[in-house]
Amino acid sequence: MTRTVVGRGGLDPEASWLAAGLDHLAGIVDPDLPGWSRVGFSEQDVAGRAWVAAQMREAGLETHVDAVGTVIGVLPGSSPSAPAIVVGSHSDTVPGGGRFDGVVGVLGAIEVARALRRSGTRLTHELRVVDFANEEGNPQGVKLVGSRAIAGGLGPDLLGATDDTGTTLADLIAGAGHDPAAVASCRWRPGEVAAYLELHVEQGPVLEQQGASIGVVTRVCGISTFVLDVHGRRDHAGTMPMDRRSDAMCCAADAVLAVQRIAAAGADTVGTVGALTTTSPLTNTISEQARLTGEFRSPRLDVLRELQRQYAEAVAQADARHRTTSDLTWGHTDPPTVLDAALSDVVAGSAAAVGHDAVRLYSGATHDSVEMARLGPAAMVFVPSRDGRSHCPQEWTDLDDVEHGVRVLLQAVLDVDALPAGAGRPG
Ligand code: HGY
Ligand code: MN
Ligand code: MN
Repeated sequence: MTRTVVGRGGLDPEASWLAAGLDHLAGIVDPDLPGWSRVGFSEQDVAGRAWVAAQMREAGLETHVDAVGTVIGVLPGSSPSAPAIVVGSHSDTVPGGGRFDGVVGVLGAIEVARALRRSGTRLTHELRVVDFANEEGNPQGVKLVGSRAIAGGLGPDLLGATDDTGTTLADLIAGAGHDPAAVASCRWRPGEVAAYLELHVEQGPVLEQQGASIGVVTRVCGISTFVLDVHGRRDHAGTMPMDRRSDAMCCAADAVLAVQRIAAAGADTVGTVGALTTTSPLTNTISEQARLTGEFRSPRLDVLRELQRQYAEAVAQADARHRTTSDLTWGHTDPPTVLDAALSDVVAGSAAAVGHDAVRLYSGATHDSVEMARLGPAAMVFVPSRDGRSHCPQEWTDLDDVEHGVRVLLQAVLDVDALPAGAGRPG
């Protein structure tokens, strides 16, 4: 059987449609936030997904929205019994985010379906095109909401997670018009997925530094989140001598810098503090209470565990220094995910077939591929991010690079579809 190669016989991604889609979604954002914000379950997110669903239907996909808001379009294959090839990403953003994170993968997945239909190419496998709900997370601290639901991991503990106002994640999902009580209906069965392929902007500097246009991801980092509550003693700021204070804010400040110190000491480790808040923001009263939220990331689980151990030790030392007491609460740890090596080799071959030498690299950002890898072999294609920047208004990827990524994604779908059953077929 001769290999179908993108670029021949009218099988080409339509860069103009990709450009128009990027522009259209860039117009569905929260005007009160900087950058391009379509925060999960906000009215902008709901509007953006409605537009995505309309594009999927216009591309001829049988499209539905699942109980937590994930948009799923299906292009039936010639073999009804064959498992699905799944392509997708997410269209929600962080507050103050950019125009490309997630969006490139959603538009690229739709364009794969459009190109197949335009050229009259029928796959053996069903093609499933997905815009996962709320990949970026929420004030309740839960990331990858839609893909976690599909993989069966969005349980009552996560749906019951609350933000500072006591609003649960289930409330947030229901507030966007979805039905979190029916989360079990979102679950896909193992065996349903032949392969999961995600196109995404790198969000880091590696491809640009190496002058590469395509990356194939080896693994996705693990993440441990935490909340630190520091308890001090309220006293008069003018009369209490410095060596007798229990100043929660000073202990928290040490705890913030300990995240940076511990993470910076490791290889491929990062750590970040999100919020630092106190209940007494007065300068004439010593802080009795401070709270900080943060996270550590590493591509290795043993290293992540060591970062947690070191941090607990640093907090205890800060407490001794400041005569405070602290409660360090670790959130869920998403372990590092090694992506499927056989499928990644197929994807690297697909990239070569359309003229790109793929660079192998790990992802410091997490992705829906982490959850989809629980259902079958998963692989990711990266395209360069200018200056390695993301999660900011300056996030940028050239349209040519987007088009190269979609070309590789399309070729990878064709190549996976053509794999003989059993012959090293991923999954
Ligand atoms: O947190 C992340 O890495 C992703 O952008 N949600
Ligand atoms: Mn993303
Ligand atoms: Mn992101």
